[in-house]
Amino acid sequence: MTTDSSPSVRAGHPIRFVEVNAENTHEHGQLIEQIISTDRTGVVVKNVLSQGVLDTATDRMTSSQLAHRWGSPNAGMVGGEIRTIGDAATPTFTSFGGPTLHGYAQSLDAHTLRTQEIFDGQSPTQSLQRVFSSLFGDKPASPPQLDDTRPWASYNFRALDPGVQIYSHHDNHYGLDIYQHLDACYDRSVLLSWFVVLQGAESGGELVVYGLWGSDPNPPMLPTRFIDTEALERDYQKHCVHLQAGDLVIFDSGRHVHRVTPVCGQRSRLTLGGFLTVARDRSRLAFWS
Ligand SMILES: O=C(O)CCC(=O)C(=O)O
Repeated sequence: MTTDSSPSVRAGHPIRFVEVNAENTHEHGQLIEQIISTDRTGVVVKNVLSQGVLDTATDRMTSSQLAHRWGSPNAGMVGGEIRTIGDAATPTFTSFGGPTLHGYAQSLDAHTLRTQEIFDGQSPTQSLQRVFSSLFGDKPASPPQLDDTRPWASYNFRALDPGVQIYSHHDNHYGLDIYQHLDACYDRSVLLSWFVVLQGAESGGELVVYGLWGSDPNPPMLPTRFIDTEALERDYQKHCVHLQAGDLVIFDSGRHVHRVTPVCGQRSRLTLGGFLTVARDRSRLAFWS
Protein backbone atom coordinates (compact mmCIF):
# COMPACT_ATOMS: atom_id res chain seq x y z
CA MET A 1 0.00 0.00 0.00
CA THR A 2 1.49 3.34 -1.01
CA THR A 3 0.61 6.37 1.10
CA ASP A 4 0.34 9.97 0.05
CA SER A 5 2.74 12.73 -0.74
CA SER A 6 1.73 16.26 0.28
CA PRO A 7 0.11 18.74 -2.13
CA SER A 8 2.52 19.73 -4.88
CA VAL A 9 2.04 23.48 -4.28
CA ARG A 10 4.19 23.07 -1.21
CA ALA A 11 7.96 23.44 -1.44
CA GLY A 12 10.55 20.73 -1.43
CA HIS A 13 11.05 17.19 -2.60
CA PRO A 14 8.29 14.59 -2.88
CA ILE A 15 7.76 12.25 0.05
CA ARG A 16 6.77 8.68 -0.71
CA PHE A 17 6.32 6.11 2.02
CA VAL A 18 5.21 2.55 1.51
CA GLU A 19 3.76 0.16 4.09
CA VAL A 20 4.43 -3.58 4.12
CA ASN A 21 3.83 -6.38 6.61
CA ALA A 22 6.73 -8.15 8.31
CA GLU A 23 5.53 -11.44 6.78
CA ASN A 24 5.78 -10.09 3.23
CA THR A 25 9.12 -8.32 3.21
CA HIS A 26 10.57 -10.98 0.84
CA GLU A 27 8.24 -9.52 -1.85
CA HIS A 28 9.97 -6.12 -1.48
CA GLY A 29 13.64 -6.91 -2.03
CA GLN A 30 14.23 -3.61 -3.88
CA LEU A 31 12.91 -1.29 -1.17
CA ILE A 32 16.19 -0.22 0.45
CA GLU A 33 17.69 0.43 -3.00
CA GLN A 34 14.59 2.48 -3.90
CA ILE A 35 15.03 4.62 -0.78
CA ILE A 36 18.71 5.12 -1.59
CA SER A 37 17.87 6.19 -5.14
CA THR A 38 15.16 8.58 -3.76
CA ASP A 39 12.33 6.77 -5.60
CA ARG A 40 10.92 6.24 -2.13
CA THR A 41 11.45 8.14 1.12
CA GLY A 42 10.84 5.32 3.52
CA VAL A 43 9.05 2.14 4.47
CA VAL A 44 6.92 1.16 7.44
CA VAL A 45 7.15 -2.55 8.25
CA LYS A 46 4.15 -3.53 10.36
CA ASN A 47 4.35 -6.00 13.25
CA VAL A 48 8.07 -6.67 13.39
CA LEU A 49 7.91 -7.48 17.11
CA SER A 50 5.19 -9.53 18.83
CA GLN A 51 3.07 -8.19 21.69
CA GLY A 52 4.81 -10.54 24.14
CA VAL A 53 8.25 -9.16 23.26
CA LEU A 54 6.95 -5.57 23.45
CA ASP A 55 5.36 -6.16 26.87
CA THR A 56 8.57 -7.62 28.30
CA ALA A 57 10.72 -4.82 26.90
CA THR A 58 8.49 -1.95 28.02
CA ASP A 59 8.02 -3.45 31.51
CA ARG A 60 11.77 -3.70 31.91
CA MET A 61 12.56 -0.31 30.39
CA THR A 62 10.16 1.45 32.76
CA SER A 63 11.15 -0.59 35.84
CA SER A 64 13.01 0.93 38.78
CA GLN A 65 15.66 -1.84 38.44
CA LEU A 66 16.83 -0.38 35.11
CA ALA A 67 16.41 3.29 36.04
CA HIS A 68 20.18 3.65 36.51
CA ARG A 69 20.88 2.47 32.93
CA TRP A 70 19.31 5.58 31.35
CA GLY A 71 21.45 8.50 30.28
CA SER A 72 20.45 12.00 29.23
CA PRO A 73 22.66 12.93 26.26
CA ASN A 74 20.66 16.12 25.53
CA ALA A 75 20.57 17.33 29.15
CA GLY A 76 20.12 21.11 29.11
CA MET A 77 18.31 21.20 25.74
CA VAL A 78 14.93 22.45 26.89
CA GLY A 79 12.15 20.19 25.56
CA GLY A 80 14.62 17.95 23.74
CA GLU A 81 15.91 15.89 26.67
CA ILE A 82 15.71 12.43 25.12
CA ARG A 83 16.82 9.62 27.45
CA THR A 84 18.83 6.73 26.07
CA ILE A 85 20.27 3.39 27.06
CA GLY A 86 23.41 2.93 24.98
CA ASP A 87 25.36 5.47 22.95
CA ALA A 88 24.47 6.57 19.44
CA ALA A 89 27.07 7.76 16.93
CA THR A 90 25.42 11.20 16.69
CA PRO A 91 26.09 14.70 17.97
CA THR A 92 24.26 15.39 21.25
CA PHE A 93 23.71 18.51 23.32
CA THR A 94 26.30 17.30 25.84
CA SER A 95 28.80 16.22 23.15
CA PHE A 96 28.50 18.09 19.84
CA GLY A 97 31.31 16.00 18.37
CA GLY A 98 29.51 12.72 19.18
CA PRO A 99 30.91 9.92 21.35
CA THR A 100 34.64 9.29 21.69
CA LEU A 101 35.90 5.88 20.66
CA HIS A 102 36.60 5.09 24.31
CA GLY A 103 33.11 6.16 25.44
CA TYR A 104 31.40 4.33 22.57
CA ALA A 105 33.41 1.15 23.22
CA GLN A 106 32.45 1.22 26.91
CA SER A 107 28.79 1.56 25.99
CA LEU A 108 29.20 -1.24 23.45
CA ASP A 109 30.65 -3.59 26.04
CA ALA A 110 27.40 -3.23 28.01
CA HIS A 111 25.13 -3.64 24.94
CA THR A 112 24.68 -7.42 25.13
CA LEU A 113 23.89 -7.37 28.83
CA ARG A 114 21.44 -4.47 28.43
CA THR A 115 19.69 -6.23 25.57
CA GLN A 116 19.38 -9.42 27.63
CA GLU A 117 18.01 -7.47 30.59
CA ILE A 118 15.43 -5.68 28.45
CA PHE A 119 14.32 -8.61 26.28
CA ASP A 120 14.78 -11.39 28.83
CA GLY A 121 17.12 -13.20 26.44
CA GLN A 122 14.78 -12.95 23.38
CA SER A 123 16.87 -10.35 21.53
CA PRO A 124 15.14 -8.94 18.42
CA THR A 125 18.46 -8.44 16.61
CA GLN A 126 18.08 -11.51 14.38
CA SER A 127 14.51 -10.59 13.40
CA LEU A 128 15.70 -7.10 12.47
CA GLN A 129 18.61 -8.56 10.55
CA ARG A 130 16.20 -10.75 8.55
CA VAL A 131 13.94 -7.79 7.73
CA PHE A 132 16.83 -5.56 6.61
CA SER A 133 18.29 -8.37 4.53
CA SER A 134 14.99 -9.21 2.80
CA LEU A 135 14.41 -5.53 1.92
CA PHE A 136 17.87 -5.51 0.34
CA GLY A 137 17.58 -8.51 -1.97
CA ASP A 138 18.50 -11.07 0.72
CA LYS A 139 22.06 -9.76 0.95
CA PRO A 140 23.77 -10.06 4.35
CA ALA A 141 22.83 -7.44 6.97
CA SER A 142 24.82 -7.00 10.18
CA PRO A 143 26.49 -4.38 12.35
CA PRO A 144 29.86 -3.37 10.81
CA GLN A 145 33.15 -4.05 12.61
CA LEU A 146 34.31 -1.27 14.95
CA ASP A 147 37.74 -2.88 15.30
CA ASP A 148 39.29 -6.34 14.95
CA THR A 149 37.42 -7.79 17.88
CA ARG A 150 33.93 -6.31 17.99
CA PRO A 151 31.10 -4.91 15.89
CA TRP A 152 29.32 -1.59 16.46
CA ALA A 153 26.22 -1.77 18.68
CA SER A 154 23.16 -2.82 16.67
CA TYR A 155 20.85 -0.19 18.19
CA ASN A 156 20.20 1.87 21.30
CA PHE A 157 17.05 2.41 23.37
CA ARG A 158 15.31 5.80 23.51
CA ALA A 159 12.63 7.35 25.73
CA LEU A 160 10.76 10.57 25.05
CA ASP A 161 8.94 11.53 28.23
CA PRO A 162 5.74 13.62 28.26
CA GLY A 163 6.50 17.10 26.88
CA VAL A 164 9.72 15.99 25.16
CA GLN A 165 10.25 16.06 21.39
CA ILE A 166 13.03 15.57 18.83
CA TYR A 167 13.55 18.90 17.09
CA SER A 168 13.76 19.21 13.28
CA HIS A 169 17.07 17.89 11.94
CA HIS A 170 18.59 15.65 9.32
CA ASP A 171 21.13 12.95 10.08
CA ASN A 172 24.45 13.78 8.54
CA HIS A 173 26.93 12.24 10.92
CA TYR A 174 29.79 10.78 8.91
CA GLY A 175 31.98 13.80 9.76
CA LEU A 176 32.12 12.73 13.44
CA ASP A 177 35.45 11.25 14.58
CA ILE A 178 33.83 7.93 15.53
CA TYR A 179 33.09 7.26 11.83
CA GLN A 180 36.82 6.94 11.15
CA HIS A 181 36.15 3.46 12.55
CA LEU A 182 33.56 2.62 9.90
CA ASP A 183 35.09 0.54 7.10
CA ALA A 184 35.71 2.52 3.89
CA CYS A 185 33.75 -0.09 1.93
CA TYR A 186 30.49 1.47 3.17
CA ASP A 187 28.69 4.14 1.18
CA ARG A 188 28.90 7.43 3.06
CA SER A 189 26.50 9.10 0.65
CA VAL A 190 23.78 6.94 2.24
CA LEU A 191 22.49 7.38 5.78
CA LEU A 192 19.09 5.92 6.61
CA SER A 193 17.51 5.96 10.07
CA TRP A 194 15.40 3.15 11.41
CA PHE A 195 13.54 2.57 14.62
CA VAL A 196 10.96 0.24 16.16
CA VAL A 197 8.21 1.62 18.39
CA LEU A 198 8.17 -0.37 21.64
CA GLN A 199 5.53 1.81 23.32
CA GLY A 200 3.68 4.62 21.60
CA ALA A 201 2.74 7.88 23.29
CA GLU A 202 -0.91 8.38 24.32
CA SER A 203 -0.85 11.09 21.66
CA GLY A 204 1.83 13.09 19.89
CA GLY A 205 5.28 11.57 19.54
CA GLU A 206 4.76 11.27 15.77
CA LEU A 207 7.51 11.15 13.18
CA VAL A 208 7.02 13.97 10.66
CA VAL A 209 9.17 13.97 7.51
CA TYR A 210 9.49 17.14 5.40
CA GLY A 211 10.27 17.79 1.74
CA LEU A 212 13.30 19.88 2.76
CA TRP A 213 16.64 18.14 2.25
CA GLY A 214 19.63 19.02 4.42
CA SER A 215 21.57 19.79 1.22
CA ASP A 216 18.97 22.31 -0.11
CA PRO A 217 20.15 25.92 -0.33
CA ASN A 218 18.63 28.56 1.99
CA PRO A 219 16.70 26.36 4.42
CA PRO A 220 14.37 28.28 6.76
CA MET A 221 16.46 28.91 9.88
CA LEU A 222 15.76 30.65 13.18
CA PRO A 223 18.30 33.15 14.59
CA THR A 224 19.17 30.40 17.11
CA ARG A 225 20.44 28.32 14.12
CA PHE A 226 17.72 25.74 14.69
CA ILE A 227 15.53 24.89 11.68
CA ASP A 228 12.35 26.97 11.59
CA THR A 229 9.73 24.25 12.10
CA GLU A 230 6.84 26.72 11.74
CA ALA A 231 8.08 27.56 8.24
CA LEU A 232 8.40 23.85 7.45
CA GLU A 233 4.84 23.23 8.61
CA ARG A 234 3.54 26.18 6.62
CA ASP A 235 5.47 25.96 3.37
CA TYR A 236 6.91 22.48 2.79
CA GLN A 237 5.65 19.10 1.75
CA LYS A 238 5.30 16.89 4.80
CA HIS A 239 4.28 13.41 5.75
CA CYS A 240 3.26 12.21 9.20
CA VAL A 241 4.29 8.57 9.61
CA HIS A 242 1.66 6.64 11.58
CA LEU A 243 3.29 3.94 13.66
CA GLN A 244 1.99 1.52 16.25
CA ALA A 245 3.87 -0.50 18.83
CA GLY A 246 5.79 -3.25 17.04
CA ASP A 247 6.20 -1.30 13.77
CA LEU A 248 9.58 -0.59 12.19
CA VAL A 249 10.26 2.47 10.05
CA ILE A 250 13.27 2.92 7.76
CA PHE A 251 13.64 6.31 6.07
CA ASP A 252 16.05 8.63 4.33
CA SER A 253 17.00 10.70 7.37
CA GLY A 254 20.33 11.66 5.80
CA ARG A 255 18.47 13.77 3.24
CA HIS A 256 15.06 14.63 4.65
CA VAL A 257 14.60 17.02 7.56
CA HIS A 258 12.35 15.33 10.12
CA ARG A 259 11.27 15.57 13.74
CA VAL A 260 9.25 13.80 16.42
CA THR A 261 6.38 15.91 17.77
CA PRO A 262 6.08 16.50 21.54
CA VAL A 263 4.82 13.52 23.51
CA CYS A 264 1.42 14.17 25.13
CA GLY A 265 -0.29 12.27 27.96
CA GLN A 266 1.27 10.42 30.85
CA ARG A 267 3.18 7.69 29.05
CA SER A 268 6.73 7.86 27.69
CA ARG A 269 7.29 6.96 24.04
CA LEU A 270 9.85 4.14 23.86
CA THR A 271 11.78 3.13 20.75
CA LEU A 272 14.90 1.26 19.79
CA GLY A 273 16.80 2.19 16.68
CA GLY A 274 19.87 3.24 14.79
CA PHE A 275 21.15 3.91 11.30
CA LEU A 276 21.96 1.91 8.21
CA THR A 277 23.95 2.11 5.01
CA VAL A 278 25.09 -0.35 2.35
CA ALA A 279 28.44 -1.34 0.88
CA ARG A 280 29.49 0.74 -2.12
CA ASP A 281 29.47 -2.44 -4.23
CA ARG A 282 25.97 -3.18 -2.85
CA SER A 283 27.09 -6.60 -1.58
CA ARG A 284 25.88 -6.08 2.02
CA LEU A 285 24.04 -3.81 4.44
CA ALA A 286 25.33 -2.43 7.75
CA PHE A 287 23.26 -1.22 10.69
CA TRP A 288 24.44 0.34 13.93
CA SER A 289 23.63 2.77 16.68
O1 LIG B 1 12.10 8.28 17.40
C1 LIG B 1 13.24 7.88 17.35
O2 LIG B 1 13.67 6.89 17.99
C2 LIG B 1 14.24 8.60 16.48
C3 LIG B 1 13.64 9.50 15.44
C4 LIG B 1 14.68 10.18 14.61
O3 LIG B 1 14.83 11.37 14.68
C5 LIG B 1 15.52 9.38 13.72
O4 LIG B 1 15.33 8.15 13.61
O5 LIG B 1 16.40 9.97 13.05
